[in-house]
Amino acid sequence: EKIVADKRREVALKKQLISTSSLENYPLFERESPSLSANLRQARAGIIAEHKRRSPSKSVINNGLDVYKVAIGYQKAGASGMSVLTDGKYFGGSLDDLLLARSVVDLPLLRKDFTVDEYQIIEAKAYGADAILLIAAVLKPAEIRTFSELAINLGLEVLLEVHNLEELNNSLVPGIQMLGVNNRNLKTFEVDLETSRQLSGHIPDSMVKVSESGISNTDAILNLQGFGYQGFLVGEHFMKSGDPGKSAEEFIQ
Ligand code: IGP
Repeated sequence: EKIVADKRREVALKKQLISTSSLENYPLFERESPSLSANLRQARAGIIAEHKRRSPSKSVINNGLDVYKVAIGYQKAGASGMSVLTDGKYFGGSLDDLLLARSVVDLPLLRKDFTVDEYQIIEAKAYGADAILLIAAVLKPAEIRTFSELAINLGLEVLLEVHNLEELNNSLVPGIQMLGVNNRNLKTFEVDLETSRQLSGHIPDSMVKVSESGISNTDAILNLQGFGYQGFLVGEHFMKSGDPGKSAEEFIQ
């Protein structure tokens, strides 16, 4: 709740500095996005490799790496996509990280942030994202609908994140390509892969199933594939190593 309140203040200020109409004139608005969901479907094990310096649950994961090197390493490793945290206050990320990653790789990029306003979706497109995250715990069902419609109209894909059955049943909107089950409870930070296993049978077949957080070995992936998951969002396990690309490569081979 605190992250979301801070995010609302931040977006309100930014909107006063740069209007959506000027964002829409940014050159990257013309760019056609590659499909993250298609990449996940085609991969043997679809990894979305995340750039994450720190988090509310872990004060330092890796501060010392530059995002270029991480992005190139993930692409070389064969990741299906890259997630770039753009929240500054709690995760130490930025929109510049997204833009810098965009400048060195063709991989589909997920802008990972707490989306609370349509402005952030337009901003994501202007800074080179191919997909955005919508978190069911943060949004009303009507917002999930309007935000996903805007994203899809801009040619962005949507990863809708849920943590329990109630969120899943209340937030489904036709047209959303990917459903992410966050194994981490955002209120207690507890991580349990059982969350993905339990919810798998309730996710419509039309959506690519993505399991998020707490994945640190390939056995977990094999197990989750048995429950229909085709996407695996991995941050800490890669970032805490000195060479995230190499760590991702060991995972993907
Ligand atoms: C990655 P992990 O445990 O591999 O570092 O998790 C990703 O799932 C996690 O960063 C995440 C997240 C979020 C971060 C999932 N949902 C929402 C911020 C906001």
